[in-house]
Amino acid sequence: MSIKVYGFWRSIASFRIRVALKLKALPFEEISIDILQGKQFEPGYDAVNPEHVVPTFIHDGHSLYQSLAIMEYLDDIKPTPRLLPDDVKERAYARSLALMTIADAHPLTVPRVRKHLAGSFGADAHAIEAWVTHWTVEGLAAYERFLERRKPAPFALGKEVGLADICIAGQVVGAQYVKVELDAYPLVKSISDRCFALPEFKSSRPFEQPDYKAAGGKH
Ligand SMILES: N[C@@H](CCC(=O)N[C@@H](CS)C(=O)NCC(=O)O)C(=O)O
Repeated sequence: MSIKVYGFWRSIASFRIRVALKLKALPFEEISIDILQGKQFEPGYDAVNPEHVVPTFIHDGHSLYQSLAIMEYLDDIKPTPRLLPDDVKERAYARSLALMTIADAHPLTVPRVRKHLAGSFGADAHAIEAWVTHWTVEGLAAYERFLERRKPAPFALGKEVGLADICIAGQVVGAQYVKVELDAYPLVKSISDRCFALPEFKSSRPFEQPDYKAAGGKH
């Protein structure tokens, strides 16, 4: 089986895929597309992913897009360990938690949004940072409110780490970019601490990635 991922060290969606593949113990090659330098818009990558985003996932020559679809696909091709629970209500809850960052919080902070804020609305670096911080905090706060209703035990859906935890950990990665501390979000922090104690999460962190290191650790 051959798996290639077009990703980028700073990409939270790429982080999700990296963790999922490692939890599944599926070997993969990651090809770096520097989305801060606009490489996602170049013709070579347009041929790979016409949405001009990472990640793109290629399994034996078959391309897939969008981290949620990719993670569900991984569960389909390698059912253990499961990322989504078997129970239908639990599956839907796991997807709900996942989408709070994938669909709601994270998309407001990506490079194309930051660029548009600067280019079309004159936002300076300070305003953009305030924007990203705001939506990052909104995402963390939403997670904390949900986790208060159903306490982590110790992961979001119970004993096993899964899709929801990967997504919560990704939101925490975003919080680190804008230096938001987790003190106000203790349940998010408890899940994040447990996740990042696992080698699959630890080795997937942005600053551990070869393309970050090759760039001389600049960001
Ligand atoms: N919803 C997509 C996220 C895709 C996305 O926005 N990826 C970001 C990196 S995390 C990107 O490539 N951005 C390029 C840009 O904004 O120009 C997923 O979960 O896979």
